[in-house]
Amino acid sequence: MHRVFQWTVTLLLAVAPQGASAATLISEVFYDAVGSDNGLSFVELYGAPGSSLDGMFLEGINGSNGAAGPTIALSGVFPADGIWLLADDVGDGTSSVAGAHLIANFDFQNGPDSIVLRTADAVLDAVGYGIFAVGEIFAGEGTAAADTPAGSSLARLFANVDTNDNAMDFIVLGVPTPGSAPLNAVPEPQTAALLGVGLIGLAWSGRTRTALRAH
Ligand SMILES: [Ca+2]
Ligand SMILES: [Ca+2]
Ligand SMILES: [Ca+2]
Ligand SMILES: [Ca+2]
Repeated sequence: MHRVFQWTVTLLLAVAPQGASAATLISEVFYDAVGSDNGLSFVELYGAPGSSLDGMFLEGINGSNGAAGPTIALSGVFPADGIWLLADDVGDGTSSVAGAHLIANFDFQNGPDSIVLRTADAVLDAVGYGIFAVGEIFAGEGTAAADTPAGSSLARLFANVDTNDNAMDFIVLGVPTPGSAPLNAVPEPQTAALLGVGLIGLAWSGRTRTALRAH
């Protein structure tokens, strides 16, 4: 039984999706501060430390008609911890968000809407949030994440884990965390752990049945 279990775990680790990666991901978005959003909204990204953001854009996609904008051209490099921060300009070149790597003027809409991270010709990551009615345009991944109440942000559970399903990957944070984020180790533990627990459960129930039969 133990050897079978060990083989099972080895197999699982071998086939588990490598969800935690050096891919560039949207790790947190804060688009609705209490009251005015000016100077308070931000988008946090996760990427390989030292890699460049040149050529990347963050873009809003309007849920009601699919129109693009605002579009922000990104620049700079990911810092040593991999967490990079874009913050909204109050109007004088500064932001009320501390620690921003880039300050630009933008205000992503409340949902249903999407925010897309892309290059000139490819989408790198995207998050759609809110309830999309028939005919509305969802430009996120999988199923939409929740729309946040004012003052809360939408944050990736682990900044480096992407299942390509926004509802699975993002949670609402009552206290936004611009510039910091939890990371998960490789291989992606969520899927592996869940699969593992399922199979361990099967293994144990099989063992229990065998033991019961033996008595
Ligand atoms: Ca607001
Ligand atoms: Ca602004
Ligand atoms: Ca993704
Ligand atoms: Ca964060």
